[in-house]
Amino acid sequence: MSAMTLFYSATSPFVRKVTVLLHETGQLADVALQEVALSPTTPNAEVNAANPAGKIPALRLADGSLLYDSRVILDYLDQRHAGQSLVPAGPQRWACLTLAALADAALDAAVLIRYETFLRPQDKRWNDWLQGQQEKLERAVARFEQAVGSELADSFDLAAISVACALGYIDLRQPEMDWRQRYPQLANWYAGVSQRPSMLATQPPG
Ligand code: 99T
Repeated sequence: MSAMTLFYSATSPFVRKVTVLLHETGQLADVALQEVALSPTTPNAEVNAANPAGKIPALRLADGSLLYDSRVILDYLDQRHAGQSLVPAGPQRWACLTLAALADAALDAAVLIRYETFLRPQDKRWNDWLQGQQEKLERAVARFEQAVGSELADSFDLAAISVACALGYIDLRQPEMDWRQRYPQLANWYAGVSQRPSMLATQPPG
């Protein structure tokens, strides 16, 4: 029996970061996935009980204690395996964590855009707000392009996992953004990391 349970959805990029890490660090068998469907307007009672913010991922440990959000869960799981940490030591640590934080911020903007366009009735949408979120997303992707060859190089570390999951979510929810044409180095980097078994196994449903 698995010692831990992850509240899970196949379309959540925040959850995907966790499942990619589980693949990369050989911990997949230690975590059972509990699939849930939720949104801010259709909350899930079990998730609310696990995480007062009502968001996934949340991870229940063997002793019943709960961890959230994705950054805390990733840190916990990264400290739990025997291999090399997914966050480099030394001065590179801060660059890695900062790029991972930007990928999370890009995802926050992308998920807010998704909720605003998918859940909110058309006549109640606020275009200036939507545009502001879209611009955050654009600036973040432009920064990812600059990171290719520096923060995004050979190692598939926490920053790389976070950026890859953010790009995967843009492809899922905003294919019209067509970022590959504008950011060719990033497109090339992403094409490479997308072939990793961890990324192939966690692809969101198309
Ligand atoms: O906001 C809600 O009520 C439900 N939303 C979520 O649980 C989303 C799922 S992505 N999760 C987060 O926003 C987690 C963010 C947190 N800071 C973390 O864990 O890092 C679902 C997107 C989709 O299916 O399109």
